[in-house]
Amino acid sequence: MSQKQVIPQPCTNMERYLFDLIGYIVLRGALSEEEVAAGNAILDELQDMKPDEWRGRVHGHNFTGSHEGLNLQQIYEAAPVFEQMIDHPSWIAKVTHFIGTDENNFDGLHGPCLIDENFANIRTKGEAIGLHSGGQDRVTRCQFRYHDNKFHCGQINILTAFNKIGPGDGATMVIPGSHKSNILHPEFGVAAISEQSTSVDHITGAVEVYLEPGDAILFVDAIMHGSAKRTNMGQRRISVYRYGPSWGFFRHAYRPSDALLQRLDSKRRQIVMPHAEPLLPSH
Ligand SMILES: O=C(O)CCC(=O)C(=O)O
Repeated sequence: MSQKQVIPQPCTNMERYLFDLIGYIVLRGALSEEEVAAGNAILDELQDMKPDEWRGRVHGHNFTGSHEGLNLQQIYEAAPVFEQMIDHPSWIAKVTHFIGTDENNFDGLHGPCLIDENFANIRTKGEAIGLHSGGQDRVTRCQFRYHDNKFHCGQINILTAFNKIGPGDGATMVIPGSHKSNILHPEFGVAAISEQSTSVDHITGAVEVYLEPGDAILFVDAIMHGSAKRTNMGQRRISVYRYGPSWGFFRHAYRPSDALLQRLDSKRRQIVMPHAEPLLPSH
């Protein structure tokens, strides 16, 4: 794969406006055709993994239920294309803008940001993820904040499509504007993420976000979201990288491998492990 030096694309005024208003933006063509093909080649190899199986440094696991499909945790360990996505020029400058670390402040003390979770997800017919976030979580990590002309969001997600996601494919669903809601959605209980097979279909105000291969949704985790149930045959293939301030820590009991840390350049290493040594000498 070619290693082109590409300048990170900054946030446009329209993206700032839309993100503030509705809580997400769609980045069309974020990955090139070549990158999508490289990602799919790896997903072809990993698609038969079983829950709790390790293959190399990738772990097949689901935290809330098998109806959410196969999660391939630590996908950034799997291949160069998934390493490139750590600081992909299509989104990294936008991500740091919404976290607020594109200017010097405490949130960037250890680096531009931290990826606290990364995985690919393969979903088949009947699978979906229920409704979550959107004010009901009350978690500081997932807050949306805009203050003094700056965004200070606790978590920005990049959800990237590796194949086309249209009607019946189990698209990601969001309730636009719900990142600012003060009231729990009255239908939340019907569709909430759970061990049962819930989905966001038919929830008032929720819309499906359709994607072409290589498109990505950048969204603040505070937005109420989940997915439609897949009704088509075949697979839905996505990845999710979650970014937050550099002082954060890992969401689950995974850590980047020494091999990954050694082969990454210093910019990427700082994003997957901002808390690396050297520490101050102990007395
Ligand atoms: O699978 C989806 O479409 C939604 C993913 C999601 O809920 C999340 O990343 O928090």
